[in-house]
Amino acid sequence: MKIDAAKVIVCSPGRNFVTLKLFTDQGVTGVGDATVNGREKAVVAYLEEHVIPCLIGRDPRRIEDIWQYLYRGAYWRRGPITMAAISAVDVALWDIKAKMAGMPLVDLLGGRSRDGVMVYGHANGADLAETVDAVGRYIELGYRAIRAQSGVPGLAKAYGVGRGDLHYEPAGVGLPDETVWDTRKYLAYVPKLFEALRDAYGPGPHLLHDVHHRLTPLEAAQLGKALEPYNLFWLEDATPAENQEAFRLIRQHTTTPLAVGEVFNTIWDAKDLISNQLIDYIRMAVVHSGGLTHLRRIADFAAVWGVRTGCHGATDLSPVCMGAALHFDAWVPNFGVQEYMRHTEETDAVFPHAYYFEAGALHPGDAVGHGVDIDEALAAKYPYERAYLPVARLEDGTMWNW
Ligand code: CS2
Ligand code: MG
Repeated sequence: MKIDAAKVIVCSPGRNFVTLKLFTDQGVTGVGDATVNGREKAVVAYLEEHVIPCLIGRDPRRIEDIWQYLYRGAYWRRGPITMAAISAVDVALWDIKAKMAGMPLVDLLGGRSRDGVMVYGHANGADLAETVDAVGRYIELGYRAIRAQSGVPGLAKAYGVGRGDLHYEPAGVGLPDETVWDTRKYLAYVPKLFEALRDAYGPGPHLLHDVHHRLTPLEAAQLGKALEPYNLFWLEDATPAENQEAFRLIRQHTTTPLAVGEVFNTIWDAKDLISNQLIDYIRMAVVHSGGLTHLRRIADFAAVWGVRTGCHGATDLSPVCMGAALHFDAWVPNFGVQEYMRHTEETDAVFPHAYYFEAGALHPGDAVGHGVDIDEALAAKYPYERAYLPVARLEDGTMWNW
């Protein structure tokens, strides 16, 4: 059996996506997500110019060998572009293998450890009242876990507050939007938001919050401590994680659970965080972490120290990534939660999928493979348009972390 062709499909049904489709000489195809938000064309070039020529003629059943070939053979290892390209190939190969075996991907991984995969939705609002209402709407929709992000008094824009509360889309066409950040205003406000949420909804709902890399380690420790009375499910990306050691300071001051990793792309980014028990959830997504072959190794490593998975699932990760993630989530023993930012209708139409939402959980469905495909004719109606994530500056103009 051989890979006899490969195609990179770039489309923009509501936002940009990069999808790799692999073709075999036995007529079975597989698809993988290769989207890196704001740097999409870099992955397209990496795949088309450097990866695909090495794939043609290879046996698609040799998933591990192809992964090792693309990882070790690059020489310039790791990084978001490289690992997203490897992920797209890996997920497409797992899709092919499961289709050849006539089974849903989860059965190839080891079978289901749970029926439904608990997800968290994104509630947001311009102010505290709007955000409290938005969380209430997600509870009515059946969500047991809800991320709450709110506008901050004195800041024109805040992370995670979008246009409407079901489809928050940070990327925008044209040059990067410049936003202004002030930590003191943020730190003074966030505890009030979670006090109001607990007052409104009690101890039941799992509440999550994403700091989005904005604090210093000590500020993150202060926030974690201030939020302890509200018993968050997790505080995410509390401080930039290039320095894994920074989380030791946070850990020394607070028992609020910590989640990190959506910007990581190999186990090396998280090895010390996990083995020193500095975090509670690892957020790496299938698309950004080299695919299922690497992500399940990371999950098994995390399990040794009681760290659970909490895969990233924003709108810039395509339904192909979500489909593969749900099969992984249904299998992985140390599962925590799956992020679920709902895609737009156009996106869902371009990527027909078997997964479905029910009672606060996503279910991968029973289709063979990962259960997601791409409608190439429809995708062609949504041409790529360069888009960027915003940038952030402090009020004095200093560049900061968006
Ligand atoms: C966020 C993401 O979902 C999250 O936790 O951090 O929305 C992130 O901002 C985007 O994926 C960036 O493309
Ligand atoms: Mg995040």
